[in-house]
Amino acid sequence: MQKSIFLTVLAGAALLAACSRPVPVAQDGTDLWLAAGRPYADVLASVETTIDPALPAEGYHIYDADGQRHVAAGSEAGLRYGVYALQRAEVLGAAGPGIDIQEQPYYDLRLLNHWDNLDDTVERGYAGESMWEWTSPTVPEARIRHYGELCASVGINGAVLNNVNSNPLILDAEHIARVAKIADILREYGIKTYISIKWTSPIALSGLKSGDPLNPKVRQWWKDKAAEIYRAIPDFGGFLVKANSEGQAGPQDYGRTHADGANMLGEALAPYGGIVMWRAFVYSPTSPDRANQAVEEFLPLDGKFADNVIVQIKNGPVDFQPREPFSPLFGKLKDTKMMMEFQVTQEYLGFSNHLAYLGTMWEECLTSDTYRDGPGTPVSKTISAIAGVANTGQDPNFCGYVFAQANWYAYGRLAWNPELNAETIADEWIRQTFLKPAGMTDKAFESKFIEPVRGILMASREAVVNYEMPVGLHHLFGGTHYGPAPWDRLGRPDWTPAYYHQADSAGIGFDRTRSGSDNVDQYNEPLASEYNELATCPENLLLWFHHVPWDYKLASGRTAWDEICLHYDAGIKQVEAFRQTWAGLKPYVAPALWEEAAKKLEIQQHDGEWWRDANVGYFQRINGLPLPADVRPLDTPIDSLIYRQVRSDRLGMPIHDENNRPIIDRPRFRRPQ
Ligand code: GCW
Repeated sequence: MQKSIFLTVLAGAALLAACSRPVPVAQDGTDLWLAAGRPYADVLASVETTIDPALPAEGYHIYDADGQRHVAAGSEAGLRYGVYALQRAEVLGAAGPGIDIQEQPYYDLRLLNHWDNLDDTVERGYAGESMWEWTSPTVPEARIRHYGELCASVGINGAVLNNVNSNPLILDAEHIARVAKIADILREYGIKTYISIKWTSPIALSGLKSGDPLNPKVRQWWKDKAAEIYRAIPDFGGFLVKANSEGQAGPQDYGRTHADGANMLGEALAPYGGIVMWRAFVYSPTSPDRANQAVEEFLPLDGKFADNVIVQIKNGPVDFQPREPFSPLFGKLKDTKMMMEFQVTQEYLGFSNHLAYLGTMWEECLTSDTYRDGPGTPVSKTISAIAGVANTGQDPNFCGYVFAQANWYAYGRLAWNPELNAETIADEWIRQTFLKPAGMTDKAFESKFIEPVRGILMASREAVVNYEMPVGLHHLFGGTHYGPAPWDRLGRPDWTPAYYHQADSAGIGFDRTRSGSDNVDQYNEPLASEYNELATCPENLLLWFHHVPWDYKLASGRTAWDEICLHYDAGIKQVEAFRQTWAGLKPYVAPALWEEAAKKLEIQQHDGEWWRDANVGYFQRINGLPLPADVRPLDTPIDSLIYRQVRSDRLGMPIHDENNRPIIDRPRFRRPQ
C-alpha cells in the first residue's frame, strides 16, 4: 500500500516535470518570418479594408473604430503592407485595442537584385540554384508566390531577376516571355519586375557592329527592345546595368561616358515610365587606389544624368567587405539620384555558413553622416532608393539556413524605414521566426530564448570582422571569397589581398591619407581631416586609412600588432560563446532547426580559427614578432596554410570534413619567386 502511494506520487511528479518542460514546436524554417502569427488571409478577413486616395500610395493606416479594426491604404499594395504590419504587430504584442499605426515607406524603390544566371547558377549564391528555374520549361509558381508574400510582408516592391553580369539572351523573345510570366505573379504582391542587361546586347542579338550609345542604330535598337518588353510587361520596371566594370563592356569602350550610356537607355525606357539603375561599381585602371575610382569617374558627371536614371552605389568604396567606411560618392553627388546597393548574400561574411546578422552593418552605413548638406546629412538621406543583392535560392528555406533569413528580413525592414534600428529589427525577426515552445510562458520565452538569440545576432557581425579582418583590414580573401589569402599578390593588383594590407617588415595598412592616395579628401570635412589624422581616425578603420608601424600604439596602449592578434582571438571567443549559448537553447527549438544552426556555428568556429591562423601566421612571417602573452597560440602552422585554399564544390560552396573543419588542400597560388 505504502509502496503504491509512493509510486503514484513519483509518477505524478514526473508528469509535472514533463508538463512544465517546454516542448519545442515542430517547424522547419521554410515559413521564414511568417512562421508565427495568423495566416495573412485570416488577418485580412478580420479587418475592414478601405482604399483611401488621400493616403500615400504605399502607405497604410491601421486603427480601431466603431468596434471594428480597420486597415486603410492608398492602394492595393498599401493594403497588403498594412495587413502584414498588423500581423507583425499581433506577434509583437502591439495590436491591442486602440491600435493606431500609420506608416509609409521612406523610399519609393525597394528592390532585391538577384545575381541569377540563365543556366540556373547564382553568382555569389549560397542557397542552391536560381529560384526562378530558368532552364525548366515551366516557372515555379508556388515558390514565386511564397517569395512574393515574404517580400510584401516587409515592403520590398521590386525584383531584378538576373545577374548584373548579364547574358544578352535575357532580351530574346523566349526570355522576355518568361520574364513576363514571372512578372504576372510578382505583380500580385506589389512587386515590379526589372532585368539586368548586357551592354553589348545589340551586337550579340542583332549583329550590330557597335554598342556606341550615340550611334542612331544602337539607340533605335534599344528603343525597339523597350517597346517589345513593354508589350509583354506593361508595368516593367526597367534596367539594371553593370558597364565598364570587371570585364563588362560599356560606353567607355566607344569613348563615351557613363552618362551617355545611361541616358541612352533612359530615353528608350522613358515613354513607358521605366528607369535605369546604373551601377557605380566601376574600375578605372589608371587610378592607383581602387577606393578612389567611383568618385573620380562619377563626380564629373554629377547633374548629367537623365531624370529616370539613378546611380546605384555599393555601401562601401571597395566591395561589400565586413567593414568599410561608406562610399564617399554619397557625400559628393548633389545633382544625381543615388541608390544604395547592399549585399544581403554573405559573399565576404562566410556565405550561408557563418552567422552574421547584417542589420548592424547597414545601420552603421545608413546613419553615417556624410556632411554633404552640412552636419546631419546621413547616408540614408542622400539616397532616394535602395537595393539589396539577394541571398535566395532553391533551398526549401530560400536562404541556406535559418539565420541567413534574418538578413533578407532586416534588409526589407530598413528599406521600408532606414531609421529603424538593427536591434529592434532583430527582435522582430526572432519573435516572428521561432515558435514559442508549448508549455512556456511569454516571460520565460523572452528571457530564456529571445534575449540570448538577440544577443548573438547583435554581436555576430563584429565577431566576423574580428576573426576575418579587424582594425580596418580588408579584402584578405582568396579564391571564392570564403577564406583567407593574405599572401596572394599575383595578378591584377587591386584584386589581391597584398595590395590592400600593404604589410611589410615596417608596418601594415593602406595609406589613404593626404600623403598616400588621398582618399580621405573624397570625404567632406570634418570627416576628411578626422580620417586623415591618426589621432582621430576611428580605430575600427585604422588600417583602411593608414599604414602604421607594427609598434604603433592604439588607445588601449597596446601596439597595432598586439591589437590585431587580440581581435582575431576575440572573434573566435565570440563564436565559441555563440555556440555555448545556442547549446543551452536546444530545449526551445525544433530539433532539425537547432541541429542545423549548431552545425553551422561549429563550422564558423573552425573557419574562424583558420582565418586567424592564416592571417596572424602570415603577418608574423613578415614582422617576426611574437604573439602577445594573452593570445592563444595558433592551431595550425602557417606552412600548412599558405598558398592553399578550401576545397569547393561545383557551385563554389566550401567543403568541410566530418568534424566540420574546412578541407584546405588545394594549392592555388604559385609561390612568388
Ligand atoms: O564583389 C564582386 C563580386 C562579383 C560581382 C561584382 C559586382 C556580380 O565578387 O561576383 O559580380 O562584385 O558587384 O559586379
